[in-house]
Amino acid sequence: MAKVSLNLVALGVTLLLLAETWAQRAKKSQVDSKPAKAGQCCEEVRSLKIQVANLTSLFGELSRKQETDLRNVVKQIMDLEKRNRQQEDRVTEAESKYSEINNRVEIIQLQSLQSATHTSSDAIYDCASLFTKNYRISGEYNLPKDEFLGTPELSVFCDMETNGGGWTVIQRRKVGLTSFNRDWKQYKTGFGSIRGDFWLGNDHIFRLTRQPSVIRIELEDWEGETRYAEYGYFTVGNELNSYKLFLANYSGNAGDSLRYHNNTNFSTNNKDNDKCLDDCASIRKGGYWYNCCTDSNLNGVFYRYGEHTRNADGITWYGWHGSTYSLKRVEMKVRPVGFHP
Ligand SMILES: *[C@@H]1O[C@H](CO)[C@@H](O)[C@H](O)[C@H]1NC(C)=O
Ligand SMILES: *[C@@H]1O[C@H](CO)[C@@H](O)[C@H](O)[C@H]1NC(C)=O
Ligand SMILES: *[C@@H]1O[C@H](CO)[C@@H](O)[C@H](O)[C@H]1NC(C)=O
Ligand SMILES: *[C@@H]1O[C@H](CO)[C@@H](O)[C@H](O)[C@H]1NC(C)=O
Ligand SMILES: [Ca+2]
Repeated sequence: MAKVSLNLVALGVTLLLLAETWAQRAKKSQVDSKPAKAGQCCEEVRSLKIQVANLTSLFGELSRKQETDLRNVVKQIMDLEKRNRQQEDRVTEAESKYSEINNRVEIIQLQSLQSATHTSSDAIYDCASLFTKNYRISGEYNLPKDEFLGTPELSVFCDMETNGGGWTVIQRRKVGLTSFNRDWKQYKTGFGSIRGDFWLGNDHIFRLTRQPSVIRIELEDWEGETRYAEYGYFTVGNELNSYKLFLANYSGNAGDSLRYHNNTNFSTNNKDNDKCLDDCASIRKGGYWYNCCTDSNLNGVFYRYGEHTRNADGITWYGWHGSTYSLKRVEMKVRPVGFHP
């Protein structure tokens, strides 16, 4: 494995050097005022760059694979008695890995395209922008760093299928091995695995919802039934404003169980910003826009097989299954208001 990596790196360096040489020649031919030849040369530089990016991504792919394998082993040890469910997870995992490889090829092309022509209207700041640029496969995408928008590089999961696509997923619960009982800083920057369970991060959610946004919440219970809740307007404040939630215009069939959390600040186990004498984040064991305390608790504890009558700290949505039923699967996703597929 190490030898392969070294070879890849060596090859990458060689390609970079070649690219440099070409660039130099490109400059010379520009001086000689031969625009046609210069154009052709830049094409080749770009194609070399793509190949370097390709190798880098292959290398990344290898180490990511190792990491995933390790995680799978841990999962097996922990969940031996729940093999059926695990198989199901693995199929999902494999499916998304496959679509990720497809996506990656496209992202590499996209990035080289970006460095070639960069104007504000070309900016990629969410999955909706990718969708309008004809990226139609659901999976992981890398939103490039953008000087113009002042945004860092960010790995996101795009749902390009549900109800017209263009959704940037901000939260997912489905595997159940990642704890969501985390502190302020972790909720700020995000945690978990973009293809498994994760919170994208309050700073990123703030940034995404600076443009007027819709939020869609999809829920599944342990019988396999699904429901959804959509809010035609969703935004959160910045950190100075404690990521305060603002919502409007509910629709769906799951019940309006985020309304109770409207106009509340975000709380975590080390920052009690709720509207209650109690410390809701500690009682409900998650980070959320706790009021006093919940009508939903999508960042609560993952309980297998739903019922957990002892505590009200599960992944709950009172409008559908009440306060003691912990859901099997949740996804929260956003896209701009007025997005037309
Ligand atoms: C790398 O490029 C080769 C062709 O040059 C292509 O067959 C392969 O799919 C690419 N792989 C990735 C991960 O981009
Ligand atoms: C809610 O929907 C109504 C009717 O479509 C619209 O006029 C209003 O602006 C929406 N509210 C927000 C906050 O987007
Ligand atoms: C929310 O937090 C801000 C400061 O971040 C504070 O000024 C405001 O009073 C809080 N609002 C509520 C409803 O607790
Ligand atoms: C949330 O509160 C605002 C007022 O601050 C209100 O306009 C809006 O309709 C509320 N949203 C819901 C879903 O009730
Ligand atoms: Ca409190």
